Amino acid sequence: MKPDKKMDIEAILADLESYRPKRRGWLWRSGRDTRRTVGPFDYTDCSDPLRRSVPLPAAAAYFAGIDPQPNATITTEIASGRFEDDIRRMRMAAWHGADHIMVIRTAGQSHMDGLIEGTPQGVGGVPITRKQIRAQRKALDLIEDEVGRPINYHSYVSGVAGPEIAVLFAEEGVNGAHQDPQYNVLYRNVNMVRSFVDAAEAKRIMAWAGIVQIDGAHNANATARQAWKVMPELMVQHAINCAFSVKAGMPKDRICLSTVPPTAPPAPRMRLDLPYAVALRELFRDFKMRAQQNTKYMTSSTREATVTHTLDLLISALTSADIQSTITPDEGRNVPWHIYNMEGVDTARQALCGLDGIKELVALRRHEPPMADAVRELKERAVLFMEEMIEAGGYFAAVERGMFVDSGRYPERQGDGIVRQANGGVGAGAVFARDPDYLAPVTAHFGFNNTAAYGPEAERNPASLVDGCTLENPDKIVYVDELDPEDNVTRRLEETAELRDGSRVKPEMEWAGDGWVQTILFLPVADRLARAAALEIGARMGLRDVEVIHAEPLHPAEGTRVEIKGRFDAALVLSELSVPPEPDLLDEDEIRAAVKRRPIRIVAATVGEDEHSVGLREIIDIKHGGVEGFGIECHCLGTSVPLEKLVDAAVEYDADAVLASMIISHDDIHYRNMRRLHELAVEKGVRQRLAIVCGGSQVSPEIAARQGVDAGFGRGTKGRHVASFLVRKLCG
Ligand code: Z98
Repeated sequence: MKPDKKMDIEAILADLESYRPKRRGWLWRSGRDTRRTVGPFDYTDCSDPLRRSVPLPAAAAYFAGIDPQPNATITTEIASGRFEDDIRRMRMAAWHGADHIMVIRTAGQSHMDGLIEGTPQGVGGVPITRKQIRAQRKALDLIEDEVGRPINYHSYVSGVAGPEIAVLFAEEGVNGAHQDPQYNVLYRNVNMVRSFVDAAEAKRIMAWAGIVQIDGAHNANATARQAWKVMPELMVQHAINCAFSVKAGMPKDRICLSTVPPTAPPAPRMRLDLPYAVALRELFRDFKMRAQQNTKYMTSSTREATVTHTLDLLISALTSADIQSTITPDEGRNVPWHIYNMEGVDTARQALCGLDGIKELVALRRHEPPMADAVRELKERAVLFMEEMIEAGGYFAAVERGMFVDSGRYPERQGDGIVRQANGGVGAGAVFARDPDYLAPVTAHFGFNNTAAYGPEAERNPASLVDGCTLENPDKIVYVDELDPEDNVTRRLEETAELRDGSRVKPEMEWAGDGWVQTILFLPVADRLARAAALEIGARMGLRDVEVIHAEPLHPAEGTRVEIKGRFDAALVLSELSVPPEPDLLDEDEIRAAVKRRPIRIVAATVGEDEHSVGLREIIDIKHGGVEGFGIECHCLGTSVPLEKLVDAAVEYDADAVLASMIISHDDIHYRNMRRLHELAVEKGVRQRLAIVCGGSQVSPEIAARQGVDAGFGRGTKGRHVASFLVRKLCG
């Protein structure tokens, strides 16, 4: 792929039948925890840099474009409903530093009792199909080469088709998956026995394929009415899944605890969440931590979500996170847009870079109150919970009693826990003991398998009986492309072809050509009126399907902030756009070095009757990035300076250039002043040695040049533009 070329979606979809993933298994970032120098700084908690990336916004202007990469793998969830559009988002996310891409399945897919084929459009996620996975893995194989870092691809192994999905993932090079039988039991009402039997099989397959597992404890946190009260239970849930996974054959370093801080501001969260994070990491020392923001507290304010996320990142940095997942800050208003994935990833990257080395600077007061007491208490409550569960007869009996997701702080109880019956739920009675001659000639199979009867080779490798199963021999995979002649990717791509051939552009937030735009308004009325007004304004702006996505009072009477979304329907023809040429700017250090070699002196003023000095100040003052900051000597004569006086001052100071600022433009006075300035310099015999630079908000560079001056600068000009020009002209 070429960085300046769009990904060719059609090429990715071509010949998928014969595509094989490059690799199996999860990969952590390389070069973690190495002391390294990046640009002008030393880092201790960073991993290898990317080959290609979009650095943080301030990097280009102030930090020589550096893009240090934290130790933690960074996750982003991308599942807008159209997998073909998500591929482009994955590429952008990888350039922003994401190396763990999660694909959320269509809500409730846990309930599907088989795999689905073809690539129908999803709602609130994407249906996970082989074609979709293969296309996305193929794209990620290209993207990881482009950015120079492995990208882990991730989805969910849950529901009654869990083991089949695990096989699918192992076959297609999926690298990470959520798997936790408790999720099935508690949230999807899948039968308990069935869930644990399926989980054993699925975990064995995941272990074979090197897939990293994330558990489901965070769901209790998002479900319980007062999430900070379920902390002891969360530890028990982690323990159950960890122990079960190890018994099913998973190595500990592939088992990740899904931990989310239980509170958020305005709660005094560090008091509660930091001891919890410490206790958890101590209890589960050998396992990996996947940290994620708690979705429970997300409202439609992206600002609020971002602050909570940043505080989460502080907890991660003070304790540890092997995987730092990011929920898009738009989770609370359900707009799963490209831009918010980048914001989530950038928040993680920015905060973790900023927190680099924090553990060398501050230490947790682990063994002093209140931390020591809080950690001890949490562990004790968790152990007591576990003991009560065992006394009750084990996990199944405890769930029957409603011990889980009760919003009381254990051992207190609210009686609002989730109750499931061991003989109830989806798939109840669907587990059968294996017959004595049971034989499954497949790889990575859990439990009894009567292969010994077929000799030692079959016992060691049951799949040898059939010349390898699909895990060793992908040619045996039956690839089904599309089943639905209408609801499929080919049809969808036909509709947006003109947006991919480089001839037209339309705004987009999640799908090619969706036309969504977002507008932020302040309306000086209260909430309900403000919402109604915002909808009307959106409609009058020509937007379709206008909806309020966020409203926040700034004062009960003085006004409301409202964010709306709406569709802009036109596609613009790119060749009809007038694109001004890009200013050719010199590097800031280059300018400084040139001025040092060949000093530059200027005189400046606003001329004629012009009293507007702000623009000129911006161009000159060091504080605003003005030319002074590059070492240029400036003599500012003030405002309303007669043109002749300006030229005389230039002679007096032996200046190299004059800077004339002209805001007033009625009757083209600014252009007439430029011409006069040029003529005066000619008359006084100094035009040859004096550069004349004129600027103002109404100045057009082309028209200015026609007046005889050397350069004209219009709206948006910064000191660096003027300094670049002066250096080129005078130091060349
Ligand atoms: C996350 N944003 O964890 P169905 N299994 C587990 C889960 O946590 C989930 C599923 C399955 C969250 C994502 N988690 C939410 C343990 C979902 C999903 O098909 O939706 O039931 O499975 O990153």
